[in-house]
Amino acid sequence: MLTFFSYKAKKEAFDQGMAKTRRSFWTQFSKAVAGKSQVDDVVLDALEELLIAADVGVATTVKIIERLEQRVARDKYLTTTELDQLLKEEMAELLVASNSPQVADSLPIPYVILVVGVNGVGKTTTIGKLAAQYRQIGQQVILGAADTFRAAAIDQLQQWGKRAGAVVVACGRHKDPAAVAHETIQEGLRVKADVMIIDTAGRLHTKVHLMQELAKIRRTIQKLIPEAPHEVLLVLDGSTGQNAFVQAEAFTKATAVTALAITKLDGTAKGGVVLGIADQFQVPVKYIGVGEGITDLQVFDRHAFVESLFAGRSA
Ligand SMILES: Nc1nc2c(ncn2[C@@H]2O[C@H](COP(=O)(O)OP(=O)(O)O)[C@@H](O)[C@H]2O)c(=O)[nH]1
Ligand SMILES: [Mg+2]
Repeated sequence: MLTFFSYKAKKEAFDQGMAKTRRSFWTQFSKAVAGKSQVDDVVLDALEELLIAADVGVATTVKIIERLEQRVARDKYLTTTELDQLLKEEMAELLVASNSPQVADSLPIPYVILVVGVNGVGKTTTIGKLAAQYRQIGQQVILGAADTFRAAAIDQLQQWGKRAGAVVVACGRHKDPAAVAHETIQEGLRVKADVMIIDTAGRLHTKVHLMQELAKIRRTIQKLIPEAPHEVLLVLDGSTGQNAFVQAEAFTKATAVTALAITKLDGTAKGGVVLGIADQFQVPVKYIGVGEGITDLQVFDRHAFVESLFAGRSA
């Protein structure tokens, strides 16, 4: 387990990041259950509405409500306090798939991460933060600027590389992303890098194009390291709610996504998107972004996540 910054500082950053989601969720829920001592249809209806408003998604919301209904039917009398506990358990349960391996020293070396996602979700920022975390535990990191579509993208990755202490391989604009991936892996092998992270453009103008581009990058990487990429990290902007679902759908179809990073949870009331996406796509949420700074990327912990949603509930 990574000790990037102290547990307390980390917990505070995380709780702050989740503040908006928590506030809107519980304020409304408290209104709905005010004066009630028992869970009934009205309470469950209110909860259903709230989960949907928090962008948990319809399918996952229905799943949660159905399970709670079963409990109410079985136990007959369920208090709203017990409901809190049940809801916590249900949410943690849905996030089971998210017990993904941590940033650790037991990774294969070299470890290749391909980072995908649409423009603006926070790919480059996440790569910078991630590079810093790997550097922190003494890994040599190399970054590949394979988003060759936008001029600023290469500069931005270079700046993050400087900040994090990672070498950046850039071949200029309009170059074939697969060629940049190739050079990155080659250079990584030459300098014996531990971790290689490749940034991509992830344009979603057609699904066929996306699929072909990612397949080509993958093939190119595999020519040099057959078992790579070890991780395909899909970055989603948590503040875009349902759009994040649409993107998850397109990318998981286009390529074998192995982990998710959900960013911008600091500025949104839509943190519920984490639950819905983890449940519906069965891809582990590995990281969450809770700010723009270099330390604002956390390894996702489902229990901490659920606790954070519930923190201050009784306050
Ligand atoms: N508040 C906040 N902003 C973020 C986070 N992650 C990225 N950003 C911002 O989102 C914007 C787009 O990020 P960028 O990494 O360039 O996205 P890319 O196009 O996918 O590479 C930048 O202004 C970042 O600072 C996050 O976790 N929280
Ligand atoms: Mg970028």
